[in-house]
Amino acid sequence: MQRPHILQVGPYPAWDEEPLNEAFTVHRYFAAEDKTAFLAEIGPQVRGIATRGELGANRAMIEACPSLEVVSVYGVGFDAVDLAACRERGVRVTNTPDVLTNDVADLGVAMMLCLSRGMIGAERWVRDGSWVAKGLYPLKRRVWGRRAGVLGLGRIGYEVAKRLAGFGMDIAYSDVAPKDFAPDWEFIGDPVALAGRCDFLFVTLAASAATHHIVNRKVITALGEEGMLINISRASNIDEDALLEALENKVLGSAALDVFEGEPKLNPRFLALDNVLLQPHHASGTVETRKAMGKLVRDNLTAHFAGQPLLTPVL
Ligand code: 8YV
Repeated sequence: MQRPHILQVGPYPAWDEEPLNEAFTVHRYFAAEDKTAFLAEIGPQVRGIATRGELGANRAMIEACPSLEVVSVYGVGFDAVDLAACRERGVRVTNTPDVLTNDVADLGVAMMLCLSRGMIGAERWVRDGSWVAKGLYPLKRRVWGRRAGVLGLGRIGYEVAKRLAGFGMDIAYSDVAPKDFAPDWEFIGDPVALAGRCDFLFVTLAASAATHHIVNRKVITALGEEGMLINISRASNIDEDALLEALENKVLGSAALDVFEGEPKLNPRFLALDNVLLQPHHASGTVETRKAMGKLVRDNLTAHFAGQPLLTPVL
């Protein structure tokens, strides 16, 4: 039986490439020099798209594949997939929720601890001889027992909050409505009010048009000169210009960021700042999680082409 034709948008680890090539006829979009010509040539054969959370599939790509039936995302975030274009064509969409939740939450909390306790500078203090030459490392700020806010109490937000509870932190959250699975944490509907009552604000929202720049100048100012913003969701949830201005003018204390507008080419203004922790969008970046994500991408595609129910449907 002919293996279904798949468009692979971005590279995957080798352990994913092999089984993908065994199960499907794979067309590697990322390897094509002239991507438009490539899509025009192979697009008519494509029945499935295998992509990544930050790469997605835009309308032009979807329209170039008239036989497209399914888009399988390697990632929980599907904001970069044009769902409207998929809906118009009856194209199914899947993602990889749950398998990455705990790793993403771990990195978010680690970023808060790393920046608050100045661990990057501390490592440097040892390596560059400052400990010998200058003595004790400058004191930093405590984390345990302080006030934390979680903007978006979905799967990842909930796991972050559970970890923060382990640090004895005073936790509040914001979401479209109070969550009955979070009775111990204060629900604050307004993100500005949430920011105003916490020292650490985690952004864990699933990105969409509705959450675009939900962390705006008002929210950032409310978090304040002692506050820390931690983003493990999508850059589009934050007004990045307002963020940069606030960090440069010390209106906001600090920020720990795993995602950026135009990543991996981030705004060079970030590189000039000493009150930020910059991470290369690797929150789900463990061998264990990426293997599980890759398998789920393939299993969703295989289920679709076998006429079986999708494992983790979005659409
Ligand atoms: C990426 C992510 O998918 O899950 C998401 O939405 O953004 C990440 O897990 C991952 O970086 C692979 O590209």
